[in-house]
Amino acid sequence: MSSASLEPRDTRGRSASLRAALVAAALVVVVVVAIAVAHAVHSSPGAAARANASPGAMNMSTHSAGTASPRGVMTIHGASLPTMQSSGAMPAAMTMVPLGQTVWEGMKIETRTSAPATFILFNGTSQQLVKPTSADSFHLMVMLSDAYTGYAIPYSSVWATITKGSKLVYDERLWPMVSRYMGPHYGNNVALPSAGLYRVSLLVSPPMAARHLEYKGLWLKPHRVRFTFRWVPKT
Ligand SMILES: [Cu+2]
Repeated sequence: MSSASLEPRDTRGRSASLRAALVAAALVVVVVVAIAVAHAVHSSPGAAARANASPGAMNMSTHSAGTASPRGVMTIHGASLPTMQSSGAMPAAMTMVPLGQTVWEGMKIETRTSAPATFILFNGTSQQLVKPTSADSFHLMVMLSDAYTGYAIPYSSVWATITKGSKLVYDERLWPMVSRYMGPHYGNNVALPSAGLYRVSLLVSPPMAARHLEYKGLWLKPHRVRFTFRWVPKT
């Protein structure tokens, strides 16, 4: 009797400790899985791009200043271009107007516009303040980044040529620029003579930098990108 009464108790005891062990094991598994998932999310391809989408990051989403026609031609409205933030205040969410984007061997090439910007040229010795003139239409920015991780790709150079019909309206090497709010980019203020349809041709040079092996064999020759956009000046 005592053994009969002991045995179930013993079994209960064993099953209780077995349950406790299973619960502990399950907890360990849950924790390990949670860590693995967190790690996977953190190191997933889009993570860097998502991390860049902080409140201060400029979004590519459609802005009222820019609208795409069914054929994909962006219309840039000068009256509603966003002004580049330049103060040291907390960066505010700001939407740059996209002009066009493409991918070249895994390098994302994005072209955006803002209101004409004030910036400083630095040649290693002296600084020169560049203020927009009344003729300037917008600040043209070209961002180069890894299409997979979102990391900016520096040490390239971008030459921009803008034409209206057969008329050449801009033909210059863009300045390599740094901005807290836009990150590294190539840019300049651009003056367009009138409303209408424009063609922009960008010549993106291979990044002149040592490359880690994941970039082996990429971007070895200059690459030309063409976009068409419609410009609607302020009035
Ligand atoms: Cu700029």
